[in-house]
Amino acid sequence: MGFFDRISEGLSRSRDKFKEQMNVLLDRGPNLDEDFWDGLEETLILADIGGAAASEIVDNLRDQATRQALPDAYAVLDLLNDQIAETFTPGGEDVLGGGEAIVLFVGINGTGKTTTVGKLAKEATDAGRTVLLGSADTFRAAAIEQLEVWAQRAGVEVVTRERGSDPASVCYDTIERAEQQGADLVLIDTAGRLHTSADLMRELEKVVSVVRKRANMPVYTVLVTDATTGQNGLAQAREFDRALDLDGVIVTKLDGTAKGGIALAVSHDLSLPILKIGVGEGLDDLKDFDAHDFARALIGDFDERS
Ligand SMILES: Nc1nc2c(ncn2[C@@H]2O[C@H](COP(=O)(O)OP(=O)(O)O)[C@@H](O)[C@H]2O)c(=O)[nH]1
Ligand SMILES: [Mg+2]
Repeated sequence: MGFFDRISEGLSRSRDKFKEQMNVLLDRGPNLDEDFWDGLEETLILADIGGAAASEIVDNLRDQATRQALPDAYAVLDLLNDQIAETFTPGGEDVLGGGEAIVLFVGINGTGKTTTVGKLAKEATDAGRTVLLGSADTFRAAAIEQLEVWAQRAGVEVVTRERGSDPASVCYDTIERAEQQGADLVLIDTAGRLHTSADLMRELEKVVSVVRKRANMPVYTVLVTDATTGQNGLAQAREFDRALDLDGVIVTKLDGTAKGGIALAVSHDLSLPILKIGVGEGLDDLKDFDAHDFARALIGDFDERS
């Protein structure tokens, strides 16, 4: 299956929901009246892309409709894909794009951090990079074992310490090992659950600051967020960004959710680039993010003017 088809299949539930709402809107007729613009904004909000992004998209489309004297709703919808694509925050190529990097993966429990680190390790190794993993989720023994399994699959080394160790010391060991073996990509898995959310943020702040001090390579923090959590995911993303000053986001579980629009809300509202998207549990279910492909998969085409 082609690249776009895989993303498109993953986002099919999000797209079906959007098309259903869009049909209700178009049933009222193709006139570009106030009702249409309000209805379009509401449809976009119902697609989980967030109020701020929805309002920006509608404002831009209204401007274009006036300037280009667009005849009807279909002419506006022809521009919707591009407009959605442009509303994503661009950038983030430095993080996983091939240069030396130490990347810390953060996010709450169950969003897919460990899985994502495993998939990335395989992808980067296949691309000829020297990858080292670090297991800074020392809160649960199972988390360490899970990363070891992924490391084996990818054929890379992983630095661990026993359960309950200080996650910052694991990072320290990992960087030391990376220097010894000349690794050019270091991926560090972190805990998503601690006693409280404040404890978690404090621990992560400490880990990031230790890594930044010790590292001789650029250090990046990446949030792994789960699309199925919808608007909750956006609130969490904001909390992580405030504490850790994130460099980018990976959105997982875009397969089988109708809430795929949340990727746009997070990227737009927090001014963060989407680095990769997860569309399944398998080793090659992590895909490069392309804003135009994503927009097309999310809302589909409106050329069937039925
Ligand atoms: N369907 C689907 N499941 C995923 C995806 N990414 C991760 N998962 C699953 O989500 C669960 C939690 O993943 P895990 O990596 O342990 O999350 P962590 O707690 O953040 O480290 C596992 O069962 C993964 O297989 C994805 O893109 N799609
Ligand atoms: Mg984990």
